[in-house]
Amino acid sequence: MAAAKRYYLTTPIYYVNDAPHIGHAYTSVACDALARFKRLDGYEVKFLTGTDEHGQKVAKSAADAGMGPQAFTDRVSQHFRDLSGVMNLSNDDFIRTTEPRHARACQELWRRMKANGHIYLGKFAGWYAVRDEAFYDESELVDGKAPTGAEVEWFEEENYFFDLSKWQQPLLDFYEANPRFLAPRTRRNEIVSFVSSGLRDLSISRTSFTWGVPVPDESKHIMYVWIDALTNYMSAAGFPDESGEYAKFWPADLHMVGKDIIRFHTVYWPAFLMAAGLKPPKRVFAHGWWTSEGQKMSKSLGNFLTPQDLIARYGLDPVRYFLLRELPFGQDGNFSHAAMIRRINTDLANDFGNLVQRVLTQINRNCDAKVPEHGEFADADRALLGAAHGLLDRARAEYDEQQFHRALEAQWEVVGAANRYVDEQAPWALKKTDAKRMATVLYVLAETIRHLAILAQPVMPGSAARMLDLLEVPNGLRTFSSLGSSGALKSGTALPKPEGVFPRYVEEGQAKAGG
Ligand code: ME8
Repeated sequence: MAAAKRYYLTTPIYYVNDAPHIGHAYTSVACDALARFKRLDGYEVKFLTGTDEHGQKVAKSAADAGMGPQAFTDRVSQHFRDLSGVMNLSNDDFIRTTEPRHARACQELWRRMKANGHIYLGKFAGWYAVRDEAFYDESELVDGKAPTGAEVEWFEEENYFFDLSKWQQPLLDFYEANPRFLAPRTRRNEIVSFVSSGLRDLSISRTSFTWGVPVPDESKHIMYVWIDALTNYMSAAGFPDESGEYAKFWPADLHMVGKDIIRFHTVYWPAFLMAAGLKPPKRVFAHGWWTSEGQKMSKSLGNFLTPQDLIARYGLDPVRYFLLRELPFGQDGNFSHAAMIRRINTDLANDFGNLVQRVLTQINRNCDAKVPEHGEFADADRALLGAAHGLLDRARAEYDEQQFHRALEAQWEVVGAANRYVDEQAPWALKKTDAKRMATVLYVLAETIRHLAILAQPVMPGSAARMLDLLEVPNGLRTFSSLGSSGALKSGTALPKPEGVFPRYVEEGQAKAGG
């Protein structure tokens, strides 16, 4: 029997110091599109997201809000849980690091690393940035601040250490043996060069505050927040119970992260796991940053875009589409309303929406509102259908590399080809001269739209479902196994009255001016 097709993917768990903004939504939507793609492609998927609730940064935000940390994290975590409804995320689980299942997993990971001789007690003296929850070397500081611009503070404590310095060669060997582990390539090169330059042992416990997972068999120490945070990916899979979900889903297929946290995921995390005798994840993809007005979004800079505001203005699926289409996935980009409106009016309304609208309207008027009968296919018909049938392989290859924008580009090439085909074949003119040929042309177009809609589901689930409803594609025939001629539309199926799926975006002022 073929091995079961399974796929486990994760977003970072977000700090609960702030409400979610479009940067968080970006990572989550990318994972959601991939999770949906894999489910449609026949995989059993586990898609995890959640919140990172321990550490000094969260404790400080709670204190600033005049609340106890548990009450504070309960409140803010809910905003991230609500993001699933807001963005239509299909996550299968939501983990909070304050849950008992998580503490259990952290403590067991610690015990195994310790039992294998990789944890020792020592004295730490160095710089710490609470905003990044990260340690920095004196040599890394720029004008007395962390290289990220975060304030640093000097701190000295008795800490437990992880012997990271011993993991330089095993990590380099691991990267070498697993070329797909870290993407994109530029990030891989950065990390290989960082590790090649030598690693220092890492302080992994704290005694100066208490908001964290207790170190096993210790009264004074809590775990460093990043050991705690990274372990979420295993606690949600049931670790330390190594049967059940863990057996099915570990090692994870993909940790999707922003480029800000790549070192934690590709240096510390595989080292911790190897030290505990466990398998590292298969792949980490680090995407770029959205800036707004040219700067990384942050509350303090006041250039903060919330998913709710954007959706209220542009609609959910257009926002999801824009996020995944506008930037080459992996690169940074600047958010602009003008670019968003261009995408909505050009790609969605003019190109895709108009194609669907004009084809379905003609079927409605000229084919008795039924899927038309087709005759023999001509070369042009076969060319368009062939392009539609070929999309799945192209999309698969791009999704496996997390190149969402390229999968969408491939899809829009077929949208463009279909629009040219409508113009060339001019089915409206065939109505009087060759009704049979008109029916064949409209059938080919409807079948092409079926492919485009099925493949649009991962990125625009709501709009794609509406298109499939307009084509009367039954719910059971909407997965990728129905692509190609096996699931082809049945001539004679009655179709509902067509309605627009992607309206043009009209500025409020213009709408009024235009009446
Ligand atoms: O780092 N553009 O949490 P966090 C694109 N708790 N993506 C962005 C973004 C932007 N402007 N801003 C944030 C943490 N992100 C840790 C993670 S994981 C074990 C622990 C996204 O709340 C991006 O994915 O600071 C980034 O990595 C993540 O949010 C950081 O979220």
